[in-house]
Amino acid sequence: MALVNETPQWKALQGHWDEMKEVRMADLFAKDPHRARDMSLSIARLHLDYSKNLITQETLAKLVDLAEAVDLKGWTRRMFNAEAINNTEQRAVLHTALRNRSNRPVLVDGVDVMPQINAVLARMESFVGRVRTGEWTGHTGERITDIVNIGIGGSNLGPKMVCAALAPYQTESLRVHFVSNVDGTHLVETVQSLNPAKTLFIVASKTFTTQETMTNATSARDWLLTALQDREAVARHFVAVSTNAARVTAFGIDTANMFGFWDWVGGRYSLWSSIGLPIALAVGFDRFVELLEGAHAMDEHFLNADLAQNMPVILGLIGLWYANFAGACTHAVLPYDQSLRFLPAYLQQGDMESNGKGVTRAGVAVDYTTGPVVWGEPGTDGQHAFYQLIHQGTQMVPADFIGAIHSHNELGDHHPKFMANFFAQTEALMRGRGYEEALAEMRAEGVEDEQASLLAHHRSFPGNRPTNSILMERLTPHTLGALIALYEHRIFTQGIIWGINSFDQWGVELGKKLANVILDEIKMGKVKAGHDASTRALLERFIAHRNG
Ligand code: G6Q
Repeated sequence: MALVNETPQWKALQGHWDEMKEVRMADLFAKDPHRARDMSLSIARLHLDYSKNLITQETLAKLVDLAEAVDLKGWTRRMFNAEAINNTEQRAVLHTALRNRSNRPVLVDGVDVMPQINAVLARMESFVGRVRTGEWTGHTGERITDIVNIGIGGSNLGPKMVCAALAPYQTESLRVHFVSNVDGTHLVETVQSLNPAKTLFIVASKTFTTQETMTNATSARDWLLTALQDREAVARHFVAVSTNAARVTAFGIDTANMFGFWDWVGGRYSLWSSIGLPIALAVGFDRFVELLEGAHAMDEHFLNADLAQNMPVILGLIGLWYANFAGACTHAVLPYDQSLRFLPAYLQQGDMESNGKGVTRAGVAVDYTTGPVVWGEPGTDGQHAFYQLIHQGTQMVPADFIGAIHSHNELGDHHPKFMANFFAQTEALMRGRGYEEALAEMRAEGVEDEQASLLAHHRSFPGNRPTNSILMERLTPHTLGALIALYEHRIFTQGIIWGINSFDQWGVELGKKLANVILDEIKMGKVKAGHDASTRALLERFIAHRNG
């Protein structure tokens, strides 16, 4: 099959970019008084304004033509209908089934998976209820006050991000902590203030073989047993979330205390499964269901709305427009919400692990850009750090601004100030400030002519820098669920157009293997042949200094 950049629709977009690259967004606004209205969309309690982009209705039509040419709608249906679209692992991709609140049957190999999903949810509900009411106690009969989730990557970032985002909904009687890094510091610093008799560990690992997680889980078990001095204690202080019952049992966790999920749930798409257990413990099962409902509302929209009116599709197409035609290499996620501080890191994994691929589903090398580098920080911290480059640097950095109308912590005029920055930044990025304007401003301030003419170069801004604005009434479990699903489907849209498999992660698998070889050498204190000179010298230095 031809690569997407050989299609007439792609070529039409290349020609169109040549026309658009000199266009000023400010002129587009001046020409069309309805631009903001026509380029806004409210879905699943999220409002998107995408009018501050270097696009016209013609651009969007051409992008939609491209999406139609690759049969985006057909692929979407195939995902929801459980076809094995993850072709390199021969798996369906069904995070949408995990939050299928309609309960419509979803058939995998002829078997409806909804009863299994509902059964695990029911077990989660019961367990969460028991822990939160204090019915589930530790080995010595004490109430659980601290939950420590041990997992990494997809078994960490989602629950960690959501727990921080929904902190206003958390019960005060239960604190949730996350340990992911195999650096012992992470575990040591997390447990040092905890009481083992009141701590419950969730070992979250799809495979239950991941080096970091198993190492942390083993050390956590040692910490517990050192304090409680009874192997029986493990059963009251450790539960597992995994697809691998044999390994869970081998670790010493009773499968009665294991919450399962399935191979058709990708790690980075798994917070909707039992991987979300820490979320449900923190905010309660009903709130967890509201999160699923928000995502389901976005799923229904994505599945059913026309491409031209489809929020995830529009965001995906606009991102692709910049990556493939305007040469943008990165995409910034800028939440104006302190609770969403882990969202950029979460989306970084979601996007970069999904679409950081260089071959098509058929294994053909692509010669166009795929996933951009995704990064960001919450406003206004970012403004005082890297926004300089977004405003005046030489590269285009498309950015998403995300904020809420009401804060959970309305303190004086903090929130109006916070959001004033959101709106001012997107406006300034779009409008810029010309040389003459900067010059006039300084003259008005009384700066003398020579100095003003020099400084005006430094104080002018090119503008025309694209942003999307996503506004919600309030950050709730429902709006958060919709927001995450919005980005998941944005990733899907782009992956389908690029013709890649967004649902495998062979790069991660490689990393899991490589370190084990070197670990053996470190443990033996002897470097084997076969390393390059640099790696050998570094290893020898490390071994010599540790042993010396
Ligand atoms: C996500 C990736 C990866 C995975 C971790 C943890 O999509 O597959 O980030 O989640 O490597 O894997 P386990 O859950 O198997 O420990």
